[in-house]
Amino acid sequence: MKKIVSVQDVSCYGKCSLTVALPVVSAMGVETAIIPTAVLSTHTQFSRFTFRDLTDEIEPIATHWKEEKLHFDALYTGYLGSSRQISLMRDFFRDFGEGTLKFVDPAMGDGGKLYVGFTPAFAHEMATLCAVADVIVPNVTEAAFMLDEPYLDDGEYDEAYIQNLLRKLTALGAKIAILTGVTFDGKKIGAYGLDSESGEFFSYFNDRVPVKFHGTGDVFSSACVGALVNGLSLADSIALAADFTRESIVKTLADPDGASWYGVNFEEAIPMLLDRLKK
Ligand code: PXL
Repeated sequence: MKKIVSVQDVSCYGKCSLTVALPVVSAMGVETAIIPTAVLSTHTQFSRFTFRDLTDEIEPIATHWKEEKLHFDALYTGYLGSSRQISLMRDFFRDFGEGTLKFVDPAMGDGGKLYVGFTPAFAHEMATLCAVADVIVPNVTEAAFMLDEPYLDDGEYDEAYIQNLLRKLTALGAKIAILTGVTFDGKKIGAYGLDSESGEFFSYFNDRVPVKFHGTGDVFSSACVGALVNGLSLADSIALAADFTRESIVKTLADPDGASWYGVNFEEAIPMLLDRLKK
C-alpha cells in the first residue's frame, strides 16, 4: 500500500488541514501518517481559538522514524505554525525525501492577507521550504507574500502577472509550481502551473461557482497528493483535484448550514472523487 505523511495542524473544529487530509487521502486508498504541528480549538477564521504549539514534538518523532527506517511515497506539508517548524521540515525533507514526492501547500493566507499569526518574514521562510519541493500549490496571496511581489486581486491581474509569479516560484527551486484559485474573467477558475524542467505552462479551469469558500485549498491539495501517489499524471491529478474541489463547493451551497468562512462539504463529494479515481 502506498503511504504518505502529512504535516499540518489539527484544528479540532472547522474543516481544514489534517481533518481534511486524513479522510481524503485515506479514501483514495493511501495510508496517511501524520505529524501534527499544533492543536487549535478551531481554525483561525473563528474570532477566538486556542493554540498549542507542537514544534518540540517534531524532532523526536522524526528521530524515532529514522531509527525505524520509515519510508513514505510522499511528504505533504500544509499549515505550519512557526518559522522553526519550516526549518524542521527542510531537515525532514532532507532525511525522508530521497526519491519521494515532496509536496508543499504553503497554507498561510488568502484574499491578499496572511492568516492571523503570520508575518511577511514567515512567508519568506516558507519560500525556503518551497525551494526544496517537487510540487508547490500556493494561491496568488501566498505567492505574492513569498516573493515580495505586489498582490493583485481577482479581476486585476492578467496572464503575464501569473506567469511572472510562476517563473519566480520555480526560480526559488521548486520543480513544479501551481497557482490555485486563478481566475482571469471571474467566470472560470482553476489552477495555472509551470513545470520548470520542460519550461511549459499548463492550466485547468472549471466554471466558477460565484462564492468564495474557506478551506478549499486543503481539499485541492489533499486530492492532488492522493491522485499523484495513485500514479495519475500531473495533468490528471490537477483536473481531479479541481473537480473534487468544485463538487465540494456545490455540496456546501446545497447545505442550509453551509457558511463560506467555515469549510466545504468535501465529505459528500468523496463518492465522486472515488468514481473518477477508478476510471
Ligand atoms: O485551511 C488552511 C488552514 C489550516 N490550518 C489552520 C487555519 C487555516 C486557515 O485559516 O486557520 C489552523
